[in-house]
Amino acid sequence: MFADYRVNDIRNKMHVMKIRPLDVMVTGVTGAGKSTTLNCLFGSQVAKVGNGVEPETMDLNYYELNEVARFWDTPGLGDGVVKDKIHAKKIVDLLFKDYYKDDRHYGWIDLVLIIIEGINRDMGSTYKLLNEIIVPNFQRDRILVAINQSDVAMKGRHWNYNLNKPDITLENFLRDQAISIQRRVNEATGVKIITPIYYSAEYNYNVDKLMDLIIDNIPTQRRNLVVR
Ligand SMILES: Nc1nc2c(ncn2[C@@H]2O[C@H](COP(=O)(O)OP(=O)(O)OP(=O)(O)O)[C@@H](O)[C@H]2O)c(=O)[nH]1
Ligand SMILES: [Mg+2]
Repeated sequence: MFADYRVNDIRNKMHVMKIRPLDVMVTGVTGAGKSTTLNCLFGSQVAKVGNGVEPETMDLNYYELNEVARFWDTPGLGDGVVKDKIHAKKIVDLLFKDYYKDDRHYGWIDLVLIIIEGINRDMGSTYKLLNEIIVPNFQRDRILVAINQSDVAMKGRHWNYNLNKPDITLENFLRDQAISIQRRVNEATGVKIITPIYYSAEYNYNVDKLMDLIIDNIPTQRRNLVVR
């Protein structure tokens, strides 16, 4: 349950931005664990989780963590050409959702969190999501990346199921993988991301680090938006 986690830090940062709440869009390929991550943050089943075979989330839903932070779950891409188009449109529409204040338009979404699954060697769908949907429609410096499913990163080996954390071998693997993903994302998309954090939504491992990544990168200004 993360409703109380560093809530004063979020509040203070939103005070600087002069809006509230913070709106974070959670995105990533189907099965990455977006909905599971939200459930972990909320400490309850707010979002429907898939069985890992069929894509689960079909619509945009937002969930209020507390009075200063709100998360938007999105359908994952990788579900066939036709559905991907429909889902991509929903995501782009959300990126252009705006509010009007003092004669200007501002974007509703403040940060985009891209969730990658740590077991997937094929990053193609994630690059596509970044290159074709996020980057053309959203400020690059507001994009964050996190790697989920740390527990199964080495096919379940080196995960300590008693302590719900990786052993030293897996931890080294995860650290190297994060740096490698950072480099590969930079090469494939031109986006210079902060070194991704790795976590497991299933076992609530490093989810505090995920919150830190978000809170530490809350922008200081509202997002200017050129209306389409
Ligand atoms: N082992 C493990 N499994 C996970 C983890 N996070 C999610 N899963 C599993 O991965 C599958 C997909 O999770 P979802 O949360 O539905 O994924 P999603 O990104 O919301 O998928 P869509 O809604 O289809 O876009 C489910 O079976 C989850 O239980 C994790 O950290 N570790
Ligand atoms: Mg989902």
